[in-house]
Amino acid sequence: MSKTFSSETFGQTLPSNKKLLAWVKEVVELTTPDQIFWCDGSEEEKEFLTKQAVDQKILIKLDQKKWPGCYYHHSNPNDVARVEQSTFICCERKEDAGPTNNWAAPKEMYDKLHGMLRGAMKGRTMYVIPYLMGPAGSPMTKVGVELTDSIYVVLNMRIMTRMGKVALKHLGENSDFNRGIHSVLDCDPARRFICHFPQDNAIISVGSGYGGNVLLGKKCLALRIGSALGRNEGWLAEHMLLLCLEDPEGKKTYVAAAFPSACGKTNFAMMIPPESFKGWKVTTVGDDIAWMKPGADGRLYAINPEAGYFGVVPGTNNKSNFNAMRSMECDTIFTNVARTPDGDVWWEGKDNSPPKDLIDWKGNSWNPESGEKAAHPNSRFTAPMKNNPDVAEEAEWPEGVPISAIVFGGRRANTMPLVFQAFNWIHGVYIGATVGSEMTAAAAGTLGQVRRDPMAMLPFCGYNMGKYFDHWLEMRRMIKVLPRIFHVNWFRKDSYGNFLWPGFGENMRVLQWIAERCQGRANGLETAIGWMPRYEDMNMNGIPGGMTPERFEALQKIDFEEWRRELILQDELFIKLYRDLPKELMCQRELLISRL
Ligand code: SAT
Ligand code: MN
Repeated sequence: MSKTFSSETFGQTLPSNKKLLAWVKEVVELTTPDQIFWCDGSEEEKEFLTKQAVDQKILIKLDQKKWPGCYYHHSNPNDVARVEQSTFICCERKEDAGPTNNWAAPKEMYDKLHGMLRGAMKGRTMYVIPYLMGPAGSPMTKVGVELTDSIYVVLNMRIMTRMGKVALKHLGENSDFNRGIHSVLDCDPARRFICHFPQDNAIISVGSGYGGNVLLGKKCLALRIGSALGRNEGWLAEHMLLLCLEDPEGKKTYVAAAFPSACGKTNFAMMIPPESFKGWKVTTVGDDIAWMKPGADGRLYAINPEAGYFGVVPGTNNKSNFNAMRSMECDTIFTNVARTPDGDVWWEGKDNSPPKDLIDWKGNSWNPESGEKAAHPNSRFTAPMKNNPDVAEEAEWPEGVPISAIVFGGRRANTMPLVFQAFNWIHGVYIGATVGSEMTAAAAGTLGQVRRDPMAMLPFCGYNMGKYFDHWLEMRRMIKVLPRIFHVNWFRKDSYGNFLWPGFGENMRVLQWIAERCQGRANGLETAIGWMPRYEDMNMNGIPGGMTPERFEALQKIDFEEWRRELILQDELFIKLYRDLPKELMCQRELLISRL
């Protein structure tokens, strides 16, 4: 590899790992880049690449007084979200991908993608990004290497993962690493494919520059490939935030929670308890992904495989998410928010009203009367997790944190109460398997419509969803101290369309009940759908606007007509999965019907 670029500049030394070198050589021969850049993860490298990105107009430097170390990126307007119709699981048998995934035969897909990649990096630089998913030294950590022709990807990956030397060191001479190839090509939606090859531990992504499609460590490795690895190796890769709740006596409860994309996982993970919760503290272990494995003591341990946040920006302000605002104050990449010519940024739902002379996410000057949003609804910030003032020290623990509660939720205007608890693990798996949520902007689709999103994993499960439920059911034999399972809904509305629950920091009240249920301290009422807190079981002190027992009743109401519809909607998914649906789940459904 004589073309290895800038080895003098950064003292880049090629790794000795023969498998890695051979694979990089293979991809170089296929894609024929002009230069190859081995990323080491150093500060000098970051400076060098950032300058290049600015020179190439890929990044715009923001006002460094207001936004130190922060940069701005406009994506191609056709490339602003994940594309589920172009996302494929490529395994030998179609039934192993299951009815909820797009499937292609590996050989055919490799042929097609290799055809598209042939010569694709001519005139460009190929960056080699070795990275870790998980803290260095953790037995749960996995190594990936992403080969990409996008400098934007490199700069995001160095925030989102532990990247460079640290990953090569962890890998050593091992041949066990995820092989990821990414090329933006000409960013044509018709030539956009996000493909996963679980049996080869490989990913190929072409035609997109959007985070969820191209930061291959995130959804592709940590969830789609990860879920398939987890099934074989006896662990769970989940679309879950991880938080630590500390009570005034210093007792810590670790919670994992799954919500579909853009339902407020980041807000929940970074929650600040309200004034009235003196002595309580929430710290963030992770905001999007959890890898969970039974530990030697029989408890379920979780790590956050990521090192940064790739969060939705609109709606974020000092009130809705104080810690996210702090997290994006420095060393952050903003994508598709609005900006001003003098290097400030703005978005809908920020604390202030729009400054004049705003440039919208498409790069045009914005007219407030246009009715168009200045920031794209799925505009994002990429920020290092160490920027978060309330990041948990546990986020770096190689052994992970022992989980007491697993929470499922969705965005539902009706039917689903604020909170209830599953009777047991199997019932909890049923609750997770039947999660529904109104569609948001994180994925292309119809806004507002309820879709089934089992465990918030519908777009992220790398194998047959029915088998995935089986794996969840099987896990109960491997975990001696089973976490309790809950369902929450912050989004229930009254008949006038107003939210019944204040949400945000006030969700602390629900979290307190959950933690105390896990400790066997809080009371609950047995109902048809699970254990539910009564008004007097929850701490309502100092809740803004007050909470009357009547309002709480409306919030927790089990409306039989709505549940009848809910069960019919659940059927759509169950019928689709019928062939592989574990009979335990059918049985849970029957039990629920008879209780209702
Ligand atoms: O766009 S991402 O896939 O990275 C985020 C999400 O949808 O959860
Ligand atoms: Mn997500």
